[in-house]
Amino acid sequence: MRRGSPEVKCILNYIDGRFVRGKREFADVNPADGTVIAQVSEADQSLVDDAVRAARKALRGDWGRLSVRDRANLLRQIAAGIEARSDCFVAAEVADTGKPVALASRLDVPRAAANFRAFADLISTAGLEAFQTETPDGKNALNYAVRKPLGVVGIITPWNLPLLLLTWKVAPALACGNTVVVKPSEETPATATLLAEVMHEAGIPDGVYNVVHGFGADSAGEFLTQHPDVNAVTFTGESQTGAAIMKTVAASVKPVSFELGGKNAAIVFADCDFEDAVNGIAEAVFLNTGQVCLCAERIYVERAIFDGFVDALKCKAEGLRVGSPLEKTTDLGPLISVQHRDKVLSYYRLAREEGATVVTGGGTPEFGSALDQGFYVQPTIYTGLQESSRCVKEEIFGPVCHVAPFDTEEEAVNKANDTKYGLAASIWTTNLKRGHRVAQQMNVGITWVNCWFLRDLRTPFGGVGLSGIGREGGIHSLNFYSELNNICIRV
Ligand code: NAD
Ligand code: 6OD
Repeated sequence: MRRGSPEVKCILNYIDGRFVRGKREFADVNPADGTVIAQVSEADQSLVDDAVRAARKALRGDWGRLSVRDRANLLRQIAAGIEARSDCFVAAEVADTGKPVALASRLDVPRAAANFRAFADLISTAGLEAFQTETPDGKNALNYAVRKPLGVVGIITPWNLPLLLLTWKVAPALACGNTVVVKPSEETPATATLLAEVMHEAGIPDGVYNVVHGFGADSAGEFLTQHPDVNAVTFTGESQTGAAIMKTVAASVKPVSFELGGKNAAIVFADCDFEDAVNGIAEAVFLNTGQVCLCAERIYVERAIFDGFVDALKCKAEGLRVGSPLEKTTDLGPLISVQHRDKVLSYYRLAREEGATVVTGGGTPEFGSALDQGFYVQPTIYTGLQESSRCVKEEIFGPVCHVAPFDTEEEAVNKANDTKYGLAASIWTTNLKRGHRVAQQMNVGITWVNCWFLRDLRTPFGGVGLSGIGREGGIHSLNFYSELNNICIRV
């Protein structure tokens, strides 16, 4: 790891409307060249306590008295604030993650603004059920539910889509009237902190949005999840981390929402629109250097088109421009960290040991520049692995897939479902009946037909098995981030 500019800035915690320094610091590293771009102030137990206390106090203040309409308007102000500072958010996200500037500009930052607008609209229009109930004496009662905030919500997020995934949880939490303490990934602290400035400018009262920085176990993440005054925890990250958090929160029986890992399958039928399918699968495998929980790592292709499909996907992979995230034409940036690159490269080695044929990639690129200090790997395609091999079973989270042939629809469905995960799947066919039939057999939370990562924020989002607990998105988010109080009135 190399040191960057001598004036390395410090990214601070944000508690009760103020930027606060902790006792210890850790380095924020640019994955594109290994330079230290900032020091990050770590929140210890007492700062996490302060943040939770501030969040609780804010519930009793102006924030707790706002009308839904005023809350929705504030959310729209936040969206506008993100857009007004779009260049800063893009620059911060690119420096922290190494993702291409084109991707951050097209996906991460616009989605952050869209998240706030979507939940502003939704909270303004969402209704709740009401029932007229016959009483035993032949009279009537009216049942209706009202929505109340949960209280203080702890939000813990990963490094792959830092701002997108943070705002995906902060927006509905605030829409429902909660206050939040967020703990962004230690790898990507910048945009959550920048968002604090936007919150302040938008007029969000102090203590409603708090940021604590640090790691997971025995650090800010664990201090937050085990805090007795946090009412609910929403987490996106690895399945193993979800399991650890579940143990921690069990003692205080907090509601949890978990969006976890995946080992997603794509099924390509011989009747697909070939070019569309190749382009779609290339995107599903390589977007964000394969670091999207929804990425496809297992591709099943009907035997009649298998060879041609593998050749075409190889051609796409080899045409991807791997390089500096700052170049507008770059398709693939580095992986997030040297540790994550070691993990992905260990799977590249394992694939060979497990008998894979390397169609393309399998190593690291060489640039002959400062980028050689970055955490790059080659886009990689394997064939020939057993379905039981670890590379087919375990989430790698890099720009890599295994392509296998199938002969029947039933075989493809069985193979796609043969996993402990269950986040997303995609089906590629021009036969709409088959598209519906196969999609409905997928044991996952989200199935795309002839597309991938096409999002409508009103739809349920989440996974089954090791991929998570619960659903967020649209009304599902509102239901997670609120307590419903049913009121029964005898009339
Ligand atoms: P991670 O689980 O290592 O870390 C996520 C966050 O949890 C970080 O902020 C980390 O500091 C914190 N954390 C770690 N241990 C903790 C603990 N014991 N207590 C409290 N907090 C703790 O995940 P990552 O490596 O940052 O992200 C990649 C993973 O996230 C992949 O598995 C990916 O599939 C998954 N992911 C899932 C979704 C989804 O929507 N399902 C979205 C994005 C990423
Ligand atoms: O699009 C979303 O709402 C979402 N939660 C995407 C998750 C991507 C995983 O990396």
